Amino acid sequence: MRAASVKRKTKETNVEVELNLDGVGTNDISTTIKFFDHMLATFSRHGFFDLMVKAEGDLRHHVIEDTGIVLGEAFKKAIGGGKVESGEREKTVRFGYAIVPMDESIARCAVDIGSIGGEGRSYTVFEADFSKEKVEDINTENIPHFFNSFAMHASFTIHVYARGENEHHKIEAIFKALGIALDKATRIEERR
Ligand SMILES: [Mn+2]
Repeated sequence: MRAASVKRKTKETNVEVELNLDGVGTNDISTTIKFFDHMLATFSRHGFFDLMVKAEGDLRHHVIEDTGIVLGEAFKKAIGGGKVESGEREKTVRFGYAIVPMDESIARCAVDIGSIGGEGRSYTVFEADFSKEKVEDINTENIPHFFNSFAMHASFTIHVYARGENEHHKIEAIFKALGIALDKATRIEERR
């Protein structure tokens, strides 16, 4: 099964992630940060990943960063968990992209999850200007930070380009686009 469970405990945070790439989008998210819970749930739903995230820590910045690390490790492990005998790992699509509007906002996301069995290419490009320092209970500067720690630990290349007026819409469109792009990239291509 292409699934993984990863736990990470440090002096700053305690994070637990369970991920199933071949899920239906059910989720159980609890990070102590409401807006972040909302974003991870929307990511799971639109990516059709079954996702459980339990995270807590001293500071919100640490919880978001470390959740990115553990989620990245879970993706890396789950993709590597494809059946070797059926060639499932090698048949992974690899590239995925999505353009998602949300009212006045629009987000584009493109991913390269790497040649399976290879080292992957960790890289993040995040181009979105936030005019507000805060959205709900999250600092907007933590959003690109999350994408960076996720990409680094999953060994993914992730490009994000977004614009809009409403920060909530803009960030939500970004997480939906990431879910859809990763859903495409992690599919099995039988022609391969
Ligand atoms: Mn919303």
